[in-house]
Amino acid sequence: MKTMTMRLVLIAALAAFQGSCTRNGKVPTGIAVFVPGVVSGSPVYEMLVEGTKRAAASRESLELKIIEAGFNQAEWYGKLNDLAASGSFDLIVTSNPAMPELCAKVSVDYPAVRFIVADAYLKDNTAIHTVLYNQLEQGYLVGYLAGLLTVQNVTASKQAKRAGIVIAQTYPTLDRMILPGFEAGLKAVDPGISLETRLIGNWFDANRAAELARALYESGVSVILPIAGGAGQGVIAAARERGGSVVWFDGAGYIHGPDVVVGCAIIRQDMLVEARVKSALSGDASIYGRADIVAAKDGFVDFDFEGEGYKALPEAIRSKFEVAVAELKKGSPDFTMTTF
Ligand code: RBF
Repeated sequence: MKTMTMRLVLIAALAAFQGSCTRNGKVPTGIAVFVPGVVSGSPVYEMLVEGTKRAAASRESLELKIIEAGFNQAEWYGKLNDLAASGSFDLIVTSNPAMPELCAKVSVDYPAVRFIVADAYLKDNTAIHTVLYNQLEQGYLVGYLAGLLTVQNVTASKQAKRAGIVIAQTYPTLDRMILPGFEAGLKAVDPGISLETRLIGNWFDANRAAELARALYESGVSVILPIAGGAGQGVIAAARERGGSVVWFDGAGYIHGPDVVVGCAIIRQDMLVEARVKSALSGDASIYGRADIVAAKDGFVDFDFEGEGYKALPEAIRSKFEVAVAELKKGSPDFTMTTF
C-alpha cells in the first residue's frame, strides 16, 4: 500500500513537472531559418543553421527551410513577412540584433507565428524569444590578447601603441558591448594603447576591408579585429601581405592560417540555438516574452586555445593571457549584464 501511494505521488509530480514545462505551448510543425545575410563566411549564421538542423533532426515530419535574405537590409522585412504569410512555418529562427524589431512588426499581422532570435535583445513580446551574448566579454578576450601582442611589437619598434578594429557597420551591440569590451581588454594590458576604428559600410566588401586594414598595418598597427562577416576575409589578406596579425570573433577563424589568425574568441551559437529550438519543439511556451543574456560563466562565450595560430605565440604571452581568461571566467573584471 505504501509503495502504491508513493507511486501515485511520483506520477502526480511527474505530470505537474511536464505541465509546467510545456505550459500548453503549441508544438511547431514547420520551422524556417531566416538568415539576414549569407551563410557562407559568417560563423554566426553557419552556427544558426547547424543548431536548428540538429534540433529539427530529433523530429520526424517537421518541415525545415533555410532562407538567405541577402545583404540588402531594406528587403529583410518584406522577405520575413512573406515567410510568415506563407502559412507553412509556425516558428521562425533568426539571428542578429536588428531582427527583433522586424519580427515584432511581422507578428502584429501573423500572431500565431513564434520567433527565436539569437544574438539579440527584446523583452516582453509574447511571440518572441531572444538570447543575447555578453559581447563585452567576447570583446575583452580578444582585446586582452591584442593588447599583449601590441605591447610586445611596440617595445620592439618603439612606435605608438595602437590596435585596430575594422567594422562592417555601427549598431547598438557593437557600440555598447563589442567596442567597449575590446577597448577594456587592450587597456587592461596597458592603458596607453589606443584603438583605431575603420568602417567598411557593409558585410561583404572584402576589398574595401583589405584597403582599410592595409593602411592600418602600414601605419604601425600590428593586430586587427574584424567585425565584418564575410568582408573580414579582406583583413586576413591584408595581414598576410603586410605581416600583420588578426584576432577573430565568433569562432572558426584559425582555418585561415597560423601566420595570420593568432586568437579566436567563441560564441557557442550552435549549442544555444539547438537548445532553444528543442525547447520550442517540446511545446515550452515559457521562452516567449523572455530576453535571456548568456555569458562566459555559462560557457556560451569562450576562447579557443587549440588553434595553430594561438599555439605558435610565445609562451610568455600565452601564459599571461590564460591567467586573464581564467580571471574573467571567475568574474574579474565583472561584466555581468541583467538587461540591455
Ligand atoms: N555578422 C556576420 O558575421 N555576418 C553578417 O552578415 C552580419 N550581418 C549583420 C547585420 C546587421 C544589421 C547587424 C546588426 C549585425 C550583423 N552581424 C553580422 C553581426 C552579428 O550579429 C554579431 O554582432 C557579430 O557577428 C559579432 O558577434
